Amino acid sequence: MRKPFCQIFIGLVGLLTAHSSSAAPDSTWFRDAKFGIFIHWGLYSELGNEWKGQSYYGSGEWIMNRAKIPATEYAQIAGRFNPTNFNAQEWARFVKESGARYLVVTAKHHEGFTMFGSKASPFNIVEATPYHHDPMKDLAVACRTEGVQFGFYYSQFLDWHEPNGGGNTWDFPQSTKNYKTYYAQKSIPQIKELLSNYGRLGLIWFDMPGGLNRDETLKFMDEVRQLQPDCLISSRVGNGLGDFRDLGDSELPPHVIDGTWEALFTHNDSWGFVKNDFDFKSPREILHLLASTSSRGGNLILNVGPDGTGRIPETSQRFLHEVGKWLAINGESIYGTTHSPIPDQPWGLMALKTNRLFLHVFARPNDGILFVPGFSASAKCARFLADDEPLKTEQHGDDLKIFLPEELPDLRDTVVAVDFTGTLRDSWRNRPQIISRQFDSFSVDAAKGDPAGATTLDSVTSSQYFGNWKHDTLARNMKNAKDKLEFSFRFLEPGDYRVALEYACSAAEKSREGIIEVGEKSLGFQTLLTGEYNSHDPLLFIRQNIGVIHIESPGILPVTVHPKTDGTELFWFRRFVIEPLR
Ligand code: FHN
Repeated sequence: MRKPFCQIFIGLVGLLTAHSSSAAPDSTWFRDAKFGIFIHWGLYSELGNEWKGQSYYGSGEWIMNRAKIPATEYAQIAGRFNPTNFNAQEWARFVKESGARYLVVTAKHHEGFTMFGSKASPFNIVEATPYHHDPMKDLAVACRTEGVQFGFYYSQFLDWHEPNGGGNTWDFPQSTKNYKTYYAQKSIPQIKELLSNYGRLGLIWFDMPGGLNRDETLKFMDEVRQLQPDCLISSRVGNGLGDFRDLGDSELPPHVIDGTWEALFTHNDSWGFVKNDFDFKSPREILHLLASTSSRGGNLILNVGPDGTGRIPETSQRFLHEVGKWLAINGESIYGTTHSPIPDQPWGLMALKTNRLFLHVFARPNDGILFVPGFSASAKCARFLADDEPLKTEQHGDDLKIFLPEELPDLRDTVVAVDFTGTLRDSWRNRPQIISRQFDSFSVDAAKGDPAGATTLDSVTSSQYFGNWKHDTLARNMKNAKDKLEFSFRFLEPGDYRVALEYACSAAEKSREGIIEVGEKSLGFQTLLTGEYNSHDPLLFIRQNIGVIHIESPGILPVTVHPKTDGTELFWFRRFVIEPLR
């Protein structure tokens, strides 16, 4: 007699739980850390994205794949890989002094070369290079000495050196591959070596999963748990599993994300070292990324790519040192914080720690008054975190005003700490967008709007150089007049304001008519061509001035954008740009 479904289901859960019997480790340290450093280092660092006189742009760690270099030819690079500039203490101190609390370094990337001593593959740094030494041993010890949590990145499936590994079909036809053999002979044995020979690991960062179903992935995770029960496993272990979630490369979420998660960015445009890539993010940009991920409840891991000799790029050393100096003064506003209950504001964003709200001021309003809407608690006092200078406050209901002096202590990010009693209600959803005359312009992203009709809000991926992904949250599928995106704008001051739209528009959409309604007023427009979409190319946007509106008095107004008539898609809408006219 066939068992009723519930009995079958209970059996299945029994099986799965049987496999993933070991509980998930405590990730409090990870959530409190907020900031980590990622290091991509391998044979590709020796090439610096150049092969046989040709320069490649974008992700340098993919050169073997992009140049379709035969594995036997690529392996010869090991013969000249000799990182004499590698100094584990310097690397650990670099991480420490950057203010980061954990380090993740590539033990093996897709190229298949093993950056540690391994019995599972002779293609490793100890046996196959003139260096004949295991740098990961030194680094694990040095990080522990500096009190920096240590973890490994391991490409568990992609391995272009191995016939049965994932990814290399230019040497090894897909039909000949047996992934299970690769897992059994290299991947799993090496992961066990990493979990057995380098002391306690805080996390293991898997990437580009493949070749395993959910049950096999659970067993795979158990291999890790059995050796190091406290080691956190990244979500790119696959099949929706993992102890913390990694977003897409270079993806910053437009709003709060619950749970334990990490955003990952490169310091320039590549993970691996690239000789001609000097597009480094400034200390200010890194601080804004860090404050943004904290305000949304997550971590930032920032990557640097040392060269083949083991030298971390000078600009990365200098810029991360600057970040560390800022964190030495303002770290309380990042470490151990939780997401802000109040969304981003024209002047910056916030992060919370029990009854203290940290305001990260990226731009001083012209009148020096920080306006904080939705402050549902009772503010007790405000001060600059850097020097405790008290700041005058005024609160009217949920509107809090903080009066800033002429000069801000730090033009990159000045932190104001506000102590309060009571509760700050979460107001990320349906909070009016503040528009005033205290800044030159205001960006209101599509993600802040509410889709109506068939309108959707989608995260759209595009890329500039290879592997340098960009993510935009766009309003799409606006075809009929009822397909709208709805906002509410709170104008703090009357006056004239220019309304502009930023969007992408393909040939199929161009010259469609659209309407913007601001309260009773409406502005008509016709879409202009920007180009076709392809995820491997840049997605280009136009900022089109639509018209001027006059706001009689302060207040909240409904604002919508939608097609004028039914028809083809209007465009892919990115944001409003509102400019007070003077
Ligand atoms: O292919 C890799 C890439 O080389 C790099 O390691 C990044 C880091 O997150 N992960 C993969 C692309 O998403």
